[in-house]
Amino acid sequence: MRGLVVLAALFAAVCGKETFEGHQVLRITAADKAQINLLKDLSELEHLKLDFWMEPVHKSLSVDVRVPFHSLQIVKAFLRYNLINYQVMILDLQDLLDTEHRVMIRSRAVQPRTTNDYDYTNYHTLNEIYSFMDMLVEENPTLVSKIVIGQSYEGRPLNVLKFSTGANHPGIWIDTGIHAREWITPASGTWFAKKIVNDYGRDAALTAILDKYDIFLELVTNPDGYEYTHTSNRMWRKTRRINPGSTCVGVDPNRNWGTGFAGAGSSNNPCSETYRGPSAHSEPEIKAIVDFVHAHGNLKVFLTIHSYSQMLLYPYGDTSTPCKDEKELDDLALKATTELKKLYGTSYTFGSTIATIYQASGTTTDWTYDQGIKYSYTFELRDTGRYGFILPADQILPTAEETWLAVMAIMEHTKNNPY
Ligand code: 0X9
Ligand code: ZN
Repeated sequence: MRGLVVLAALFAAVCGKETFEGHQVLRITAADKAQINLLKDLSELEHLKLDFWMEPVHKSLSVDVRVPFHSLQIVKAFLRYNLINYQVMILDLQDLLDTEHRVMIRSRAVQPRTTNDYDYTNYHTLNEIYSFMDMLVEENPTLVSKIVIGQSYEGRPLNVLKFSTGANHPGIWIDTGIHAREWITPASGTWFAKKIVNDYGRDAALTAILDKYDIFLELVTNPDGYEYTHTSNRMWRKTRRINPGSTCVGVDPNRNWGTGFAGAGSSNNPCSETYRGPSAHSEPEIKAIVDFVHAHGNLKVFLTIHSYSQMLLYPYGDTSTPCKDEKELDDLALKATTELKKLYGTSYTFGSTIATIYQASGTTTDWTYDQGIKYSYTFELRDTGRYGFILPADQILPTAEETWLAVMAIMEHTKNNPY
């Protein structure tokens, strides 16, 4: 095995793509606070190169961790020694990635000429998604336009689709793909875009919404990171900013926002997956949205879509003081997740971020809510950890369809309760 791993690493170095042979994802279940603290200590041992897929403070006391092959023995020994329970969720990550890649390549043989030919049941590269946007605009010039709200750190356009039927409408914002490896989110967002175009003028509920509101959809909110997950490292999460004085790259775009910036639940270490960056809104990808929100001035809904763990979260993430609309946001979260469940039985939990998932400061929705956008929610899409970030492509369609029901519920509630 060791020989194979070394060979794989060599091969990867030549091709420039990181591989994950022998990496396992362990679900570690801490029994108490003391065990959580042991996991925190473990997460700080940088040489182990552990990738915590959630923070070791999770409410359910269980965390999923990607463990590289070279650290497996020591980590398992540590867990056993401390009587901490774990189970293997993914036996060999590279096997899953190979399957994912094979399925993707198969689809790419056919280049779509229209958005009807686009393969919504598969994952796509950045270029493919950007071409999709252009096709959708070209096919529906009176309903859809593309606006460029800025440039990423590496100079890529930050494209937003605007669905609009008239001037001066209040706005609804939806972003996907802010964390690079959460591929199910831009895949779902792409399906949403086509769904909006199909339903306008046909579905009464969506038509009524679009007659009053503009919908803004940023499909790939972190394009540098997304591209990097395709070319170099499928497990990349952050942006691709170079951090002066560090060999570690990237900022967590969901810790870079101005509300509660630098609070607990974010890191000042550039090597951390939750590195907050040098200052609030330091990241061009975030600053572009901040400027857009200010310039627009009349957004009523802000949905930021992540994966995974099947949760619908409202503010706050950085404090346990309830936000002033907690009751309404909680009722609406119940309604939205009930609708979502009707389609395929998928169960969501919901609540404030801090009470439901973990303390996180400088996150998107804490900031948007404090800007006066009452209906600010974070989605965490499928699944609950069987595949985690590597959700098989055959789950894209059902995930998009069920999520759309929740999005519709939130938009309808907004339309019926104008503020
Ligand atoms: O840690 C995060 O940024 C989110 N989880 S993820 O696995 N997708 O990275 C959850 C943060 C909660 N989000 C907000 N309150 N915005
Ligand atoms: Zn995320």
